[in-house]
Amino acid sequence: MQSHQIWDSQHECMPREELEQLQLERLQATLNRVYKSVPCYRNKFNELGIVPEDVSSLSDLSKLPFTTKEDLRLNYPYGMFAVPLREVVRIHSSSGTTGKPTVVGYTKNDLKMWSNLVARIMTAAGLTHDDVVQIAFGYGMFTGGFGMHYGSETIGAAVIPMSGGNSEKQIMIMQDYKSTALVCTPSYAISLADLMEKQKIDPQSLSLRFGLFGGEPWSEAMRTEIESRLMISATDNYGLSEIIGPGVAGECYCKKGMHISEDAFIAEIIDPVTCEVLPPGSVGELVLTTISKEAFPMIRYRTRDMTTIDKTGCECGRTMARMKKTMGRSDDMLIIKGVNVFPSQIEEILLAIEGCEPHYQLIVDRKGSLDVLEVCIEVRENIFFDEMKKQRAFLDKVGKNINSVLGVGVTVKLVEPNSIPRHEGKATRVIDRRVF
Ligand code: DLL
Repeated sequence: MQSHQIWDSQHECMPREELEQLQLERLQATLNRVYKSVPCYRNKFNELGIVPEDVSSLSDLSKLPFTTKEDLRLNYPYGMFAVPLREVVRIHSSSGTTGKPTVVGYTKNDLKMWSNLVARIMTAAGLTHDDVVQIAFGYGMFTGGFGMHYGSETIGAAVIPMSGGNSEKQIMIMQDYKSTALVCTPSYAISLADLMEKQKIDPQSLSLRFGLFGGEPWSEAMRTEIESRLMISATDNYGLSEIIGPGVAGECYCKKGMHISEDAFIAEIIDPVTCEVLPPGSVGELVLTTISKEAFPMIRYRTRDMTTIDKTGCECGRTMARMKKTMGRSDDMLIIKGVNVFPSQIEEILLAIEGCEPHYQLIVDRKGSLDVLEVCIEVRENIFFDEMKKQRAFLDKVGKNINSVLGVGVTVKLVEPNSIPRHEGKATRVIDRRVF
């Protein structure tokens, strides 16, 4: 039986009015602290003629300046810390692909709070102290491994700190140690499922019941694929290093959006172009403010992640707002012949087609003044390669389905099995060959 427990019902089920009062108090305390101790915030507030006392309601939050990755780069490495380094007990950094990574710090209290936030999402997914949790997120500067590790220990589960990679060994450990939960990126879960299939391992012979996935966008179709191939219940978990790591939001067993821990983070949705705050239910960029962190508070951090927020109650009893699966980052959005396309939308369409593998790559190029998109898909076995007619019909179907849902024409190419690189961590779905 799946557990329907709630880790911290006092906070997770708080009536909204009480929650908003708590958010306001914590926000004011955070603003006072950052104004005193972080020059970047003090300067930005001063430029706008704002002092922390000007924020007397939650709606006043919109008066405050945004914080971006650029601010973190300019203050590299420790400039945004709100406590002296002697109070910091842990340092992580983000997995940025360009420039210097961003450095984040945690005090002892921050680590305790982080562990409890992750304990919430693990409990929400159905895990208890009876579980054996195999963590296949990287340990190290990435927050995924350590974050999920401490959360699992907090709920009293037995943690196997496997870290990412070494897939043969992952499967051996899963079999021998009887892991009941797998924690990794969704794309790595697919890689493990592929390997099991190759080794003719029946997922039913394993003890796996849960998969807690996150760290990258993935579609509902991908969830269905993982759940049926590994015979588990798969939940989505969202977070980012700048805010804390995993533990910002996670799904409960209802799987209708990820509950944001709103007693620790205030979430807003803005228009990524005009930066205006959008009304509830709109799709836009998620902006997060931390209200209980000591070492590295973030005020109105622009995540670049596109989603929507639902504040209506959930069947599970939690009152915390839910964010939808993210469509991707606003900077991953492709504009193909004027149409906005997120890789996750293409994934959803591909996986709904019989014979499509969850291994695909999108290649964007520019022909003249037009952007063109090529969708490369791996096919299962070589069946299609010997039957031209079937192959053509398949390519046609993929192209037509994408065109009818997204309204863009794409070229579709079949590639050999195993020719698209596999990743132990986050997958690279888009190759951009455009020269600007
Ligand atoms: O990926 C933290 C994390 C680890 C979350 C493990 C969940 C599980 P970063 O490396 O800083 O931190 O990358 C953060 O990854 O802004 C999103 O674009 C993306 N991301 C993270 N989780 C999800 C998710 C970790 N569930 C960036 N769905 C974020 C979609 C996600 N995108």
